[in-house]
Amino acid sequence: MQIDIISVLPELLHSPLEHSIMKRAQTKGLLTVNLIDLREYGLGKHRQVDDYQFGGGAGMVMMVEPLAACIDRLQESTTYDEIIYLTPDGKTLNQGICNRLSLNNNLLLICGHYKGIDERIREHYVTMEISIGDYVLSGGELAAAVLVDSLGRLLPGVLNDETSALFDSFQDDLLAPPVYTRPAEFRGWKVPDILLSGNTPKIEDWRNDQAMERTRQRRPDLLGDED
Ligand code: 6GU
Repeated sequence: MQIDIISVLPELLHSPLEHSIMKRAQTKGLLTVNLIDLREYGLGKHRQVDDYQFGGGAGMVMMVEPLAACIDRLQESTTYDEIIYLTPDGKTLNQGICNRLSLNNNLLLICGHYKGIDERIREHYVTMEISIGDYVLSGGELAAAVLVDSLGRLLPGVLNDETSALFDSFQDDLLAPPVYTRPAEFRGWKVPDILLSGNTPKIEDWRNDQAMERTRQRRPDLLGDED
């Protein structure tokens, strides 16, 4: 999968992409992330990328020309499956969207700043708008990092234990069961006997029960109940 990301602050994306699973995905050649600095398409000698909004009001808006020039250039060499604008008024990201998006070959992400991007880019280029939750970030970069991470770990071959993504919280609209590791007892706090029993089918039943109970208590909305 190739993910291209347009940003005015591409440095913000360096660190999250350089570690652990994201690093492995890229080293293995399963994920390629290209950071594009929108400033390179800015207007004039100051490489301007934002301007005051028509109609008045506080806050700058990212201009249509630099974004259009940047996207046009990228589309000369890449056909995108989706052009995604990260914005708090987009559709809230969930595991189902991540699963579907992870099947694509080429994605273009646009990170907004200030008051957002000129609406004409959304009308004429953007095919999908995603938010990562009901709160406001100062820019789309951290949201883009969240999206890249959530997709990268789903690509076949990225995780060590191929089955482990199958048991994530949300993968069946259930939260994950509790997990334990050594020691079996710490300060008198014991690991549930069942997990030490070696009885694999019973352990599987216990985990399913725990996942269900945890979901009922913490996220009944996932079960389609009201509370
Ligand atoms: Cl995608 N962008 C910004 N700026 N804030 C957000 C968001 C995105 N998702 C939640 N809050």
